[in-house]
Amino acid sequence: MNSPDTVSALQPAAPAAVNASTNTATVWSLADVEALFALPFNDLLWQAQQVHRAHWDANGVQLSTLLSVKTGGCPEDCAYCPQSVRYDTGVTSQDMLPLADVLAAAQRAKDAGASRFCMGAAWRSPKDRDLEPIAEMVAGVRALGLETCATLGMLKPAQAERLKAAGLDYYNHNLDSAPDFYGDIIQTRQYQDRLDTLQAVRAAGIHVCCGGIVGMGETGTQRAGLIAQLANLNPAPESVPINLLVQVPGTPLHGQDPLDPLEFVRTIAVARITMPTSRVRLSAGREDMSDAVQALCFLAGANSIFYGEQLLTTPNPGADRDRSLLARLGMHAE
Ligand code: SAM
Ligand code: DTB
Ligand code: SF4
Repeated sequence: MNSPDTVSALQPAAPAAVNASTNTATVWSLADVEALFALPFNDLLWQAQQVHRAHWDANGVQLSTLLSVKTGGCPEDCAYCPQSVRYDTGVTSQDMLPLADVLAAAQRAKDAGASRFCMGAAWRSPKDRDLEPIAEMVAGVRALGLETCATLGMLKPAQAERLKAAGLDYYNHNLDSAPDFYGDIIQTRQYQDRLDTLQAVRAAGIHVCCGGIVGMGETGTQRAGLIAQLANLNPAPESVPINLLVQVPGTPLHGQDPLDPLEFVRTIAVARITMPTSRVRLSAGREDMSDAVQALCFLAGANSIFYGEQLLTTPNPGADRDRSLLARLGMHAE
């Protein structure tokens, strides 16, 4: 009943050599993914639940806490981002945090129940001299018994290897959008640059955390295109953050029509179906999301959240609200 083989007539036939328990080598066409989005809502969630339960504890959720270790003043032009130097968003720039501050924040995250600590920096790409202090942070956070994650912009292969040697478990680098929408959002670096960084991370033996943002004014086809791109990474990312655009005054994307919450739930469900063994993270955008919509996201297969009162520069639900929500849903941290 719960076998992935039985869940969908829409799922493309896997090539003969593929192990059905991994994410590798199943190719998702845009039409396949659009067809999932077009299913009646209940049918889509039913499929997503079956895939989810075949691979995961249906009531488990992984908790990652974010810390901005270098804030603002970024030269890139990402139209969603409050940290770009090009937009007047009121974000106060901050140089790299001292190691002790980072470790204290990581210890607090661990004490509050997080299992992963993700350090973010508002860089286009790190300079080599920036990497040593980051490597110390990674080693120190890992020594506290947390999984480590970093998101620092584009990486060269040698930089990825340096981070791996320091003990980095995950690197977050998002595709952000479908390729054909990307140029509307970012002009200072190309889609291929992102794919190259993901390749460097993968080659260094670091787990890949890669997702995107919805609610940026993309079409439904472009939302499907983002998921198809992510699902066709080979292998699929171990973690897939699905962010709902946080609209920050001063950024070009402020004032977008908000995405229908049910379309957001659908996006989570399609990510779950197309990436069965990936952690799908219900990411930015929870602060203004009702508990009921978040519950639907968990039903749709989300099994990770950002946990802690701040994302990088914008608010996230406090730990108390999240603990209460998980308790009301009978869910537990993994
Ligand atoms: N500067 C690095 C980079 O761009 O790769 C790392 C940090 S950057 C803030 C990490 C990711 O945060 C972006 O790729 C984007 O997906 C997400 N993000 C940034 N601003 C956001 C917003 N306003 N709403 C939702 N997600 C956002
Ligand atoms: C991801 O996909 N979302 C996180 C994390 N990776 C680094 C960042 C969300 C940032 C939201 C806007 C802000 O707080 O600055
Ligand atoms: Fe800079 Fe990253 Fe923000 Fe783009 S998303 S402006 S690269 S901090």
